[in-house]
Amino acid sequence: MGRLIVVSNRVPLPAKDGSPPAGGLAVALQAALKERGGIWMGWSGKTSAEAEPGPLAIEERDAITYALTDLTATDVEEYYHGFANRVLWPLCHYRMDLAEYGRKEMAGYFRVNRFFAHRLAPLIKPDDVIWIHDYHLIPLAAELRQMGFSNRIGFFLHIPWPPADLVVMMPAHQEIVRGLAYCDLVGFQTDYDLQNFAGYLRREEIGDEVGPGRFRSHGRMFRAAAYPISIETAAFAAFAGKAMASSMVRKAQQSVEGRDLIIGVDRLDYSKGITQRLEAFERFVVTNPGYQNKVTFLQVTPKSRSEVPEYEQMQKMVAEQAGRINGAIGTVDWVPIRYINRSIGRNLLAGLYRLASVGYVTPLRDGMNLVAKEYVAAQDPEKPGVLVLSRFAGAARELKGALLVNPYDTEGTANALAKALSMPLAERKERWRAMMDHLLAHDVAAWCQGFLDDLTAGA
Ligand code: GDG
Repeated sequence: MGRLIVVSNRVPLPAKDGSPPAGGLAVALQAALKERGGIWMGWSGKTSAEAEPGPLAIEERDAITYALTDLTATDVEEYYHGFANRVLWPLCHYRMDLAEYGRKEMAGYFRVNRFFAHRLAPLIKPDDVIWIHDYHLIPLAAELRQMGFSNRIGFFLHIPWPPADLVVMMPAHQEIVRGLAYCDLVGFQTDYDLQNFAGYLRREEIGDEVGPGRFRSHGRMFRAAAYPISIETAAFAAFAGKAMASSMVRKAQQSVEGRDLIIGVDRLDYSKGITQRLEAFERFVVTNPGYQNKVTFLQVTPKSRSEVPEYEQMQKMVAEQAGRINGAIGTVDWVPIRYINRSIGRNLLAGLYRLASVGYVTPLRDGMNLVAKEYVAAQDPEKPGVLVLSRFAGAARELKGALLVNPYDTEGTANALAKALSMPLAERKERWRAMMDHLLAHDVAAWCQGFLDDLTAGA
């Protein structure tokens, strides 16, 4: 295989200690690229006043060459905040009510994808393999083809692909889907997403499945399949074991004073179901008074996309809700919910997962959800905790040892918390072992290898 060029909207440089920032794509791709090396191209996160920016900023870290471009403020507004995060993100998370479609934003989205293609072009050598990531860059492959590049091009969607009924509500859906047909391989998180995609092509009569995983659309043949993304399972397990010795983790352990810890970790996002989760926790305590003063629910929620109004509102709403519940059910010596609204270090995070009796992961819709997988990997094999997982997370297709819940069902979720906290050790071990074995066999390296093998097969 030639060199690997990964392209994603943001290119997060690792922190000084090598740890990636909060966000699933960054965590997974850094793990995948550091193994094999390659180029990672994308937006620096900075805005520039120049419409014609200078050369790409190049940074070499370990085996990865980061190639960064700035964007103008208008580009960021229209392409990133506008179309990507206010049309595609809500739509793909089944929240058409939050989608704000505008022609200007859509034009900006296609314009910035063309700009990415022009910025990337000078880096591309004939046998390079190009791997494009996520919903920001769906039209990029078509732009590259238009410029004459015939390299293998793969695309991976990190978020869900919704059913046809939802996709067609987006005015530009045909132009968007056209972009995917210019790839050699399109990867989705789960078989459901793949089925939805195939169903959309059939329903709109713009393509069909000509053989298993082989599609024809817009006069092109391409493949599509499910590649559930994962984590560095063995390394994360070892990391979590060591984290227990850290003073921060010890302090956290002392501060829960022998209570059972329930942990939730999510970027602040409406797709993560944080308000429903808090409500179900309250219901659990109210309907199971024996657990009063016996549990602590820690919700870690780094801010994200604060420039988008829905996110800003949510930040206030969640903080108020946590305060209200603590006021209603807390006592002088017990704060039931601890809410941290910023990112914590990866070491502390791993230790907290291991300390927690319950991993409480209840998104309303999620492409995969790496937190669920990290929670499982971090457990002590001798006394593992229980994963309470939304059936609407992609991870629910794999983690069958979890207690699956419908996050819209407050009562059901509250009952699952009670069941998790009272589960006998033998059952906890059995459930955990099955999930851990699966994650050891299906880690992020296997995900990456599986996708790239398929992309380069027959090249
Ligand atoms: C998208 C899709 C898909 C979170 N808080 C902190 C922190 N994190 C880390 C977690 C985890 C990552 O961020 C979050 O990943 P998720 O997968 O849970 O969610 P998204 O960010 O929405 O990711 C998702 C993913 O892409 C990959 O394809 O699974 O469905 O939405 O790794 O640990 N890390 C640190 N401090 C925090 O406070 N250090």
